[in-house]
Amino acid sequence: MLEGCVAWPVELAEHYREKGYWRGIDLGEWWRGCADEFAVGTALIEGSRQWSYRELDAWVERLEGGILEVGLEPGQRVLLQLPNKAEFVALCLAFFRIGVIPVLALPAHREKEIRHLAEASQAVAYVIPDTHLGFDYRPMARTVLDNVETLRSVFVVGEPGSFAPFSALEGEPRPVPAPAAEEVAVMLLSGGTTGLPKLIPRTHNDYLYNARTSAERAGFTADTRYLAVLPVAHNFPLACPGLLGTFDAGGAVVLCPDPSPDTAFALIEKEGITVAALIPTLVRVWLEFAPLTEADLSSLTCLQVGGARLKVEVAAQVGEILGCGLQQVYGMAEGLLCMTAPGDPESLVLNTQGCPISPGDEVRVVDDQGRDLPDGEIGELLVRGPYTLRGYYRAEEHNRRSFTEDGFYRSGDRVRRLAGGYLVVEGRDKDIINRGGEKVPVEDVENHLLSHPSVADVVLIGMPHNTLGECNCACVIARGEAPRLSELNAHLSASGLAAYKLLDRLEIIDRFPLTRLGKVNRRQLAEQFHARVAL
Ligand code: J2J
Repeated sequence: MLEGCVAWPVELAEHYREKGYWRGIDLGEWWRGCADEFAVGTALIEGSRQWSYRELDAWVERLEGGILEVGLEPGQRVLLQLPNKAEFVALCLAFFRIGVIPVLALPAHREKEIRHLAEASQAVAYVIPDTHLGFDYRPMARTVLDNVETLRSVFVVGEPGSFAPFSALEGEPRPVPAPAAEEVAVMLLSGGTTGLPKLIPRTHNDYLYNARTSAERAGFTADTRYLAVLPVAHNFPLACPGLLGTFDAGGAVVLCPDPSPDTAFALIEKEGITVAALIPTLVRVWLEFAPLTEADLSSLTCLQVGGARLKVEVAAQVGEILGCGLQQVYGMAEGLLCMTAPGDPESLVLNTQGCPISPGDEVRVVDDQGRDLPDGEIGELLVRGPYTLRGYYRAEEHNRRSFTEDGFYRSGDRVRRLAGGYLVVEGRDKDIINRGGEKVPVEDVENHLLSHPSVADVVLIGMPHNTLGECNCACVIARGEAPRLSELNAHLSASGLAAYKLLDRLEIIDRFPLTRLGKVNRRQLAEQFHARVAL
């Protein structure tokens, strides 16, 4: 396995192969199999562009040739920051086949995050759109290129400016040696418990198993028409079951350029969408607009919802208002994926986040001392299994804290397990704010706020919010005159932080409550302010 990654122990790997979880084929070979099997079936639709499996495969082959021509090599990392465009899909498949490793940045990431990701992954190339949602990625790419030593080139989908156009990545198809199935196929980003996101290496073996098994749980078939609403660089729409799961079943993927109900509802009608995946914040927006739309949504049979806790009242409205089934999905880019199944009793579908998709998933719920708790009690979820990482990329010290000695990943999620293995997510221990599904690393934002001259000290807390679930609230001890919210947000933007990390609220206070050990008592501080919320 790539240096800097932690492989599964030999015996466990053998067990996963014996059980048939790992099939020993790489994602490139798998895709070729899909292309052969589903040949003339529709694979991908983006706007007015459309590809059959065979046509998409031909594009992938041209990309393989071009990628090798520009000198990219197996094992090298390429930072990929594209919105829901067909180029993202074709390029990922081509990278999988060669063994070049895409590092999947989100379109919302800005200079700070991108520089960190490029440095941490030692990326040699960076792929961007020209502009997206009013943001021009090219000046940012210039700064990143000038500052990150390993980066050699930037490729642009759209107007390239001073960089290479995307077409430079297309060339003559040529034979490509396949990567090993045990190798890293893709790097995903962690929500980030400390500071900036960590890189999650996912192997061909494990990611294919993840996509296939979740597609089975969701009942995907060749008739599935999947609407990719969330940014496809995210694990959920990419492989849970998402794009890869749809391809595995021979269905069609429709890329939604933005998640607004206007755009999505029109596509549901036009393309006869059967499944879409959303975060709870978007579910609320869809539910609000569905009664007002003229679009025919009757093709939709299932709405998958995950990323943050879905309130039971909202869950109940999905069937009533959208007239489709609900599937709760509790997942993490690190691996473990839990889902309810289409035939599950309503009480489980409405009230739980499903059960693990694989019999190979070993889930433990433990107390503060690491002792296993009986079903029904709330504790931290630890997990080990055939598609859950064993270590972040080049993060030895962090790995010592994030994993038990016997390789269980400490999720930081507080869960309750019901008899039968279904899980209810009750909260979390880790220092992140789940802002409508986007994970905000508290420490990262605090550090940037501390560099503002009017901030003497700061604690960022998650405040309950009607539509987002939680939002960002900075509790600031001022130095001199108290800073204003707009001023702090301008400061964060100028530091190059993604917009979802900006503040929704500001509270100026005199001092923080402390724990008995003299540390800031974040929980007490949060409780103090939750009482006042009226957002
Ligand atoms: C409560 N909290 C949830 C849920 C994730 C599918 C769906 C989501 C993600 C994802 C994903 C939750 N209820 N249903 O990768 O494949 C919180 C937990 C978890 C963290 C992971 C997928 N679903 N969460 O959100 O890596 O706290 O993945 O540990 O971005 O989101 O975040 P992320």
